[in-house]
Amino acid sequence: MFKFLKRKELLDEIPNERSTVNNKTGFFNRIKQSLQKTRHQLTENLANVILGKKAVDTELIEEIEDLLLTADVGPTVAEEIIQCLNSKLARNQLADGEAVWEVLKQQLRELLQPCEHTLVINPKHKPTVILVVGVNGVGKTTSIAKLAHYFQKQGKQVLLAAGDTFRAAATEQLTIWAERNHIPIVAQHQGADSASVIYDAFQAAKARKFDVLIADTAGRLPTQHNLMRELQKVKKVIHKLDATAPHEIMLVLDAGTGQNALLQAESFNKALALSSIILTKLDGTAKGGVIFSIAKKLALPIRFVGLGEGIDDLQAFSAQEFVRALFAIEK
Ligand SMILES: Nc1nc2c(ncn2[C@@H]2O[C@H](COP(=O)(O)OP(=O)(O)O)[C@@H](O)[C@H]2O)c(=O)[nH]1
Ligand SMILES: [Mg+2]
Repeated sequence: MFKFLKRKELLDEIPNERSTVNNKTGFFNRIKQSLQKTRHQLTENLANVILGKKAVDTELIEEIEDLLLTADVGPTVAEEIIQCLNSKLARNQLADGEAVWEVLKQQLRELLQPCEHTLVINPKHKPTVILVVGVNGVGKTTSIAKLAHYFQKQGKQVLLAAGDTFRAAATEQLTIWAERNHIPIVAQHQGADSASVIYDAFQAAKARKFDVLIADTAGRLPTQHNLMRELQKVKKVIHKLDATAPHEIMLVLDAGTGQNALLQAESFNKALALSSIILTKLDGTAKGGVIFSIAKKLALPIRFVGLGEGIDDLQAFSAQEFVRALFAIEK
Protein backbone atom coordinates (compact mmCIF):
# COMPACT_ATOMS: atom_id res chain seq x y z
CA MET A 1 0.00 0.00 0.00
CA PHE A 2 1.26 3.46 -0.77
CA LYS A 3 0.39 6.51 1.26
CA PHE A 4 -1.74 9.32 -0.12
CA LEU A 5 0.86 11.82 0.94
CA LYS A 6 0.46 14.78 -1.32
CA ARG A 7 -2.88 13.87 -2.75
CA LYS A 8 -4.46 17.26 -2.20
CA GLU A 9 -1.60 19.08 -3.88
CA LEU A 10 -1.54 16.62 -6.75
CA LEU A 11 -5.26 16.87 -7.28
CA ASP A 12 -4.89 20.60 -7.61
CA GLU A 13 -1.96 20.22 -9.95
CA ILE A 14 -3.28 17.62 -12.33
CA PRO A 15 -5.48 19.23 -14.94
CA ASN A 16 -9.08 18.17 -14.94
CA GLU A 17 -10.34 15.60 -17.39
CA ARG A 18 -11.47 18.04 -20.00
CA SER A 19 -9.22 19.06 -22.79
CA THR A 20 -7.51 22.43 -22.63
CA VAL A 21 -8.49 23.06 -26.25
CA ASN A 22 -11.94 22.91 -27.74
CA ASN A 23 -12.81 19.27 -28.20
CA LYS A 24 -15.32 19.54 -30.94
CA THR A 25 -13.21 21.32 -33.51
CA GLY A 26 -11.61 18.21 -34.92
CA PHE A 27 -8.02 17.19 -35.40
CA PHE A 28 -7.05 19.84 -37.90
CA ASN A 29 -8.24 22.82 -35.88
CA ARG A 30 -6.74 21.43 -32.71
CA ILE A 31 -3.36 20.87 -34.21
CA LYS A 32 -3.54 24.21 -35.93
CA GLN A 33 -4.24 25.90 -32.63
CA SER A 34 -1.49 23.94 -30.88
CA LEU A 35 1.13 24.71 -33.50
CA GLN A 36 0.65 28.44 -33.20
CA LYS A 37 4.07 29.18 -31.72
CA THR A 38 5.92 26.84 -34.08
CA ARG A 39 3.99 28.27 -37.02
CA HIS A 40 5.04 31.72 -35.91
CA GLN A 41 8.69 30.67 -35.60
CA LEU A 42 8.93 28.54 -38.73
CA THR A 43 6.27 29.18 -41.33
CA GLU A 44 5.35 32.81 -40.76
CA ASN A 45 9.00 33.83 -40.90
CA LEU A 46 9.44 31.79 -44.07
CA ALA A 47 6.31 33.29 -45.58
CA ASN A 48 7.58 36.79 -44.91
CA VAL A 49 10.69 36.25 -47.01
CA ILE A 50 9.21 33.93 -49.65
CA LEU A 51 5.66 34.86 -50.52
CA GLY A 52 5.18 37.64 -53.03
CA LYS A 53 8.73 37.27 -54.39
CA LYS A 54 8.63 37.71 -58.15
CA ALA A 55 12.00 36.03 -58.68
CA VAL A 56 14.03 33.41 -56.81
CA ASP A 57 17.81 33.58 -56.35
CA THR A 58 20.48 31.87 -54.26
CA GLU A 59 20.33 34.69 -51.74
CA LEU A 60 16.70 33.89 -50.99
CA ILE A 61 17.55 30.22 -50.62
CA GLU A 62 20.31 31.08 -48.14
CA GLU A 63 17.83 33.12 -46.16
CA ILE A 64 15.49 30.13 -46.09
CA GLU A 65 18.30 27.93 -44.76
CA ASP A 66 18.92 30.34 -41.87
CA LEU A 67 15.24 30.39 -41.00
CA LEU A 68 15.00 26.60 -41.06
CA LEU A 69 17.97 26.35 -38.73
CA THR A 70 16.59 28.84 -36.22
CA ALA A 71 13.31 26.90 -36.20
CA ASP A 72 14.94 23.67 -34.93
CA VAL A 73 14.53 21.56 -38.05
CA GLY A 74 18.22 20.71 -37.66
CA PRO A 75 21.18 20.97 -40.07
CA THR A 76 20.59 17.68 -41.91
CA VAL A 77 17.02 18.47 -42.83
CA ALA A 78 17.84 22.10 -43.65
CA GLU A 79 20.64 20.98 -45.97
CA GLU A 80 18.44 18.45 -47.73
CA ILE A 81 15.76 21.04 -48.37
CA ILE A 82 18.26 23.62 -49.57
CA GLN A 83 19.83 21.13 -51.96
CA CYS A 84 16.43 20.38 -53.39
CA LEU A 85 15.64 24.09 -53.82
CA ASN A 86 19.02 24.76 -55.41
CA SER A 87 18.65 21.97 -57.91
CA LYS A 88 15.16 23.14 -58.82
CA LEU A 89 16.49 26.68 -59.19
CA ALA A 90 19.23 25.43 -61.51
CA ARG A 91 16.59 23.73 -63.65
CA ASN A 92 14.48 26.90 -63.74
CA GLN A 93 11.69 25.21 -61.82
CA LEU A 94 11.24 27.96 -59.26
CA ALA A 95 9.45 30.75 -61.05
CA ASP A 96 8.50 32.71 -57.94
CA GLY A 97 8.09 32.67 -54.19
CA GLU A 98 4.85 30.71 -54.40
CA ALA A 99 6.69 27.88 -56.19
CA VAL A 100 9.28 27.80 -53.38
CA TRP A 101 6.49 27.70 -50.81
CA GLU A 102 4.91 24.68 -52.50
CA VAL A 103 8.24 22.83 -52.71
CA LEU A 104 8.87 23.46 -49.01
CA LYS A 105 5.46 22.16 -48.06
CA GLN A 106 5.89 19.05 -50.17
CA GLN A 107 9.41 18.36 -48.91
CA LEU A 108 8.39 18.67 -45.28
CA ARG A 109 5.34 16.46 -45.78
CA GLU A 110 7.44 13.80 -47.49
CA LEU A 111 9.88 13.89 -44.60
CA LEU A 112 7.15 13.13 -42.07
CA GLN A 113 5.13 10.69 -44.12
CA PRO A 114 7.22 7.57 -43.31
CA CYS A 115 6.71 8.25 -39.58
CA GLU A 116 2.94 8.03 -39.77
CA HIS A 117 1.97 4.59 -38.51
CA THR A 118 -1.17 4.04 -36.48
CA LEU A 119 -0.66 1.92 -33.40
CA VAL A 120 -2.78 -1.16 -33.97
CA ILE A 121 -3.46 -3.50 -31.07
CA ASN A 122 -3.06 -7.13 -32.11
CA PRO A 123 -5.98 -9.05 -30.57
CA LYS A 124 -3.76 -12.15 -30.32
CA HIS A 125 -1.75 -10.47 -27.60
CA LYS A 126 -3.59 -10.48 -24.29
CA PRO A 127 -2.29 -8.13 -23.17
CA THR A 128 -0.38 -6.01 -25.64
CA VAL A 129 2.38 -4.60 -23.46
CA ILE A 130 3.40 -0.98 -23.97
CA LEU A 131 6.44 0.24 -22.06
CA VAL A 132 6.75 4.01 -21.80
CA VAL A 133 10.19 5.54 -21.24
CA GLY A 134 11.92 8.90 -21.30
CA VAL A 135 13.65 11.54 -19.23
CA ASN A 136 11.99 13.31 -16.30
CA GLY A 137 9.17 15.72 -16.96
CA VAL A 138 8.70 15.03 -20.68
CA GLY A 139 5.10 13.91 -20.16
CA LYS A 140 5.27 10.13 -19.73
CA THR A 141 2.66 9.76 -17.01
CA THR A 142 0.28 12.26 -18.59
CA SER A 143 0.66 10.58 -21.99
CA ILE A 144 -0.06 7.18 -20.45
CA ALA A 145 -3.32 8.48 -19.01
CA LYS A 146 -4.21 9.94 -22.41
CA LEU A 147 -3.24 6.71 -24.17
CA ALA A 148 -5.35 4.62 -21.81
CA HIS A 149 -8.27 6.91 -22.54
CA TYR A 150 -7.62 6.61 -26.30
CA PHE A 151 -7.75 2.81 -26.12
CA GLN A 152 -10.76 2.82 -23.83
CA LYS A 153 -12.64 4.87 -26.40
CA GLN A 154 -11.91 2.02 -28.85
CA GLY A 155 -13.55 -0.37 -26.41
CA LYS A 156 -10.28 -1.92 -25.24
CA GLN A 157 -9.70 -3.15 -21.71
CA VAL A 158 -6.69 -1.30 -20.36
CA LEU A 159 -4.58 -1.89 -17.26
CA LEU A 160 -1.93 0.51 -16.00
CA ALA A 161 1.28 -0.40 -14.19
CA ALA A 162 2.72 2.32 -11.94
CA GLY A 163 6.29 1.41 -12.77
CA ASP A 164 7.72 4.76 -11.65
CA THR A 165 8.45 3.70 -8.11
CA PHE A 166 11.08 6.37 -7.43
CA ARG A 167 8.73 8.93 -5.98
CA ALA A 168 5.47 8.27 -4.13
CA ALA A 169 4.02 11.23 -6.02
CA ALA A 170 4.58 9.50 -9.35
CA THR A 171 2.37 6.55 -8.39
CA GLU A 172 -0.12 8.99 -6.91
CA GLN A 173 -0.26 11.00 -10.10
CA LEU A 174 -1.02 7.95 -12.26
CA THR A 175 -3.51 6.64 -9.71
CA ILE A 176 -5.46 9.90 -9.78
CA TRP A 177 -5.63 9.82 -13.57
CA ALA A 178 -6.69 6.16 -13.40
CA GLU A 179 -9.43 6.78 -10.83
CA ARG A 180 -10.82 9.74 -12.74
CA ASN A 181 -11.04 7.72 -15.91
CA HIS A 182 -12.02 4.39 -14.36
CA ILE A 183 -8.90 2.59 -15.46
CA PRO A 184 -7.61 -0.21 -13.23
CA ILE A 185 -4.05 0.20 -12.01
CA VAL A 186 -1.44 -1.99 -10.33
CA ALA A 187 0.83 -0.10 -7.92
CA GLN A 188 3.20 -0.84 -5.08
CA HIS A 189 4.92 1.21 -2.41
CA GLN A 190 7.58 3.79 -3.15
CA GLY A 191 10.99 2.25 -3.72
CA ALA A 192 9.54 -1.08 -4.88
CA ASP A 193 11.29 -2.80 -7.76
CA SER A 194 9.85 -1.37 -10.95
CA ALA A 195 10.18 -4.69 -12.75
CA SER A 196 8.18 -6.43 -10.04
CA VAL A 197 5.30 -3.92 -10.34
CA ILE A 198 5.18 -4.53 -14.06
CA TYR A 199 5.48 -8.29 -13.50
CA ASP A 200 2.45 -8.23 -11.20
CA ALA A 201 0.53 -6.06 -13.61
CA PHE A 202 1.26 -8.43 -16.48
CA GLN A 203 -0.02 -11.42 -14.49
CA ALA A 204 -3.18 -9.51 -13.59
CA ALA A 205 -3.76 -8.37 -17.17
CA LYS A 206 -3.21 -11.89 -18.47
CA ALA A 207 -5.53 -13.49 -15.93
CA ARG A 208 -8.25 -10.97 -16.70
CA LYS A 209 -7.64 -11.13 -20.47
CA PHE A 210 -7.05 -7.42 -20.79
CA ASP A 211 -6.23 -6.02 -24.21
CA VAL A 212 -3.57 -3.50 -23.27
CA LEU A 213 -1.11 -3.07 -20.43
CA ILE A 214 0.65 0.30 -20.30
CA ALA A 215 3.64 0.53 -17.98
CA ASP A 216 5.00 3.78 -16.61
CA THR A 217 8.69 4.04 -15.73
CA ALA A 218 10.76 6.52 -13.76
CA GLY A 219 12.37 9.30 -15.75
CA ARG A 220 16.09 8.96 -16.32
CA LEU A 221 18.88 10.58 -18.25
CA PRO A 222 20.66 8.50 -20.87
CA THR A 223 23.89 9.25 -18.99
CA GLN A 224 22.59 7.45 -15.87
CA HIS A 225 23.90 4.08 -16.95
CA ASN A 226 22.65 2.11 -13.94
CA LEU A 227 19.15 3.45 -14.49
CA MET A 228 19.31 2.65 -18.18
CA ARG A 229 20.34 -0.90 -17.23
CA GLU A 230 17.33 -1.06 -14.94
CA LEU A 231 15.11 -0.37 -17.94
CA GLN A 232 16.84 -3.13 -19.86
CA LYS A 233 16.04 -5.41 -16.94
CA VAL A 234 12.36 -4.39 -17.04
CA LYS A 235 12.31 -5.20 -20.74
CA LYS A 236 13.91 -8.58 -20.07
CA VAL A 237 11.43 -9.43 -17.30
CA ILE A 238 8.50 -8.67 -19.60
CA HIS A 239 10.09 -10.69 -22.38
CA LYS A 240 10.44 -13.69 -20.07
CA LEU A 241 6.72 -13.57 -19.29
CA ASP A 242 5.77 -13.37 -22.94
CA ALA A 243 8.34 -13.94 -25.68
CA THR A 244 6.49 -11.50 -27.98
CA ALA A 245 6.51 -8.70 -25.39
CA PRO A 246 7.04 -5.84 -24.83
CA HIS A 247 5.13 -5.16 -28.02
CA GLU A 248 5.85 -1.48 -28.03
CA ILE A 249 8.57 0.55 -26.34
CA MET A 250 7.56 4.17 -26.63
CA LEU A 251 9.89 7.05 -26.00
CA VAL A 252 8.25 10.26 -24.88
CA LEU A 253 10.00 13.41 -26.10
CA ASP A 254 9.17 16.98 -25.11
CA ALA A 255 9.16 19.09 -28.29
CA GLY A 256 10.23 22.06 -26.18
CA THR A 257 13.66 20.52 -25.63
CA GLY A 258 14.42 21.08 -29.32
CA GLN A 259 17.52 19.40 -30.68
CA ASN A 260 18.26 17.87 -27.27
CA ALA A 261 15.33 15.53 -27.87
CA LEU A 262 17.40 13.89 -30.61
CA LEU A 263 20.23 13.07 -28.23
CA GLN A 264 17.77 11.54 -25.79
CA ALA A 265 16.21 9.48 -28.55
CA GLU A 266 19.52 8.18 -29.84
CA SER A 267 20.61 6.98 -26.38
CA PHE A 268 17.30 5.38 -25.45
CA ASN A 269 17.16 3.71 -28.83
CA LYS A 270 20.64 2.26 -28.37
CA ALA A 271 19.78 0.88 -24.94
CA LEU A 272 16.30 -0.46 -25.66
CA ALA A 273 15.65 -0.63 -29.41
CA LEU A 274 12.65 1.69 -29.37
CA SER A 275 9.47 1.00 -31.31
CA SER A 276 8.12 4.52 -31.52
CA ILE A 277 7.91 8.09 -30.31
CA ILE A 278 5.30 10.27 -28.64
CA LEU A 279 6.10 13.94 -29.14
CA THR A 280 4.54 16.04 -26.38
CA LYS A 281 3.99 19.69 -25.55
CA LEU A 282 3.76 20.89 -29.13
CA ASP A 283 1.21 23.38 -27.84
CA GLY A 284 3.65 25.19 -25.60
CA THR A 285 6.68 25.57 -27.79
CA ALA A 286 8.09 27.35 -30.83
CA LYS A 287 10.50 24.44 -31.32
CA GLY A 288 8.03 22.08 -32.98
CA GLY A 289 10.28 22.10 -36.06
CA VAL A 290 12.28 19.45 -34.21
CA ILE A 291 9.75 16.90 -35.47
CA PHE A 292 11.49 17.02 -38.87
CA SER A 293 14.84 16.25 -37.27
CA ILE A 294 13.29 13.40 -35.33
CA ALA A 295 11.69 11.99 -38.47
CA LYS A 296 14.91 12.20 -40.46
CA LYS A 297 17.40 11.03 -37.85
CA LEU A 298 15.45 8.32 -36.06
CA ALA A 299 13.13 7.02 -38.75
CA LEU A 300 10.81 5.65 -36.05
CA PRO A 301 7.03 5.89 -36.10
CA ILE A 302 5.71 9.01 -34.38
CA ARG A 303 2.57 7.45 -32.98
CA PHE A 304 1.05 10.40 -31.18
CA VAL A 305 1.50 14.09 -30.57
CA GLY A 306 0.69 15.78 -27.26
CA LEU A 307 -1.26 19.00 -27.70
CA GLY A 308 -2.11 19.98 -24.13
CA GLU A 309 -2.55 18.77 -20.58
CA GLY A 310 -6.07 17.37 -20.80
CA ILE A 311 -7.01 13.72 -21.21
CA ASP A 312 -8.11 14.29 -24.83
CA ASP A 313 -4.99 16.22 -25.80
CA LEU A 314 -3.22 13.31 -27.46
CA GLN A 315 -3.71 12.84 -31.17
CA ALA A 316 -2.70 10.03 -33.49
CA PHE A 317 -0.08 11.55 -35.73
CA SER A 318 -0.95 12.51 -39.30
CA ALA A 319 1.90 13.88 -41.47
CA GLN A 320 -0.44 15.54 -43.89
CA GLU A 321 -2.52 17.29 -41.24
CA PHE A 322 0.57 18.33 -39.33
CA VAL A 323 2.12 20.05 -42.33
CA ARG A 324 -1.22 21.50 -43.40
CA ALA A 325 -1.64 23.03 -39.93
CA LEU A 326 1.92 24.31 -39.95
CA PHE A 327 1.39 26.04 -43.28
CA ALA A 328 -2.05 27.39 -42.40
CA ILE A 329 -0.98 31.00 -42.19
CA GLU A 330 -3.01 34.07 -42.97
CA LYS A 331 -1.46 35.24 -46.21
N1 LIG B 1 1.16 21.81 -22.48
C1 LIG B 1 1.38 20.50 -22.36
N2 LIG B 1 1.78 20.01 -21.17
C2 LIG B 1 2.01 18.67 -21.09
C3 LIG B 1 1.85 17.80 -22.19
N3 LIG B 1 2.17 16.54 -21.78
C4 LIG B 1 2.51 16.64 -20.48
N4 LIG B 1 2.42 17.93 -20.04
C5 LIG B 1 2.72 18.47 -18.71
O1 LIG B 1 4.09 18.23 -18.43
C6 LIG B 1 4.29 18.06 -17.03
C7 LIG B 1 5.09 16.78 -16.78
O2 LIG B 1 4.30 15.67 -17.20
P1 LIG B 1 4.46 14.22 -16.57
O3 LIG B 1 3.50 13.35 -17.29
O4 LIG B 1 4.39 14.25 -15.09
O5 LIG B 1 5.96 13.89 -17.02
P2 LIG B 1 6.86 12.61 -16.67
O6 LIG B 1 7.83 13.03 -15.62
O7 LIG B 1 7.57 12.28 -17.95
O8 LIG B 1 5.94 11.52 -16.23
C8 LIG B 1 2.90 18.03 -16.42
O9 LIG B 1 2.64 19.29 -15.86
C9 LIG B 1 1.97 17.78 -17.59
O10 LIG B 1 0.69 18.31 -17.41
C10 LIG B 1 1.43 18.37 -23.46
O11 LIG B 1 1.29 17.70 -24.50
N5 LIG B 1 1.22 19.72 -23.47
MG1 LIG C 1 5.93 10.41 -14.53
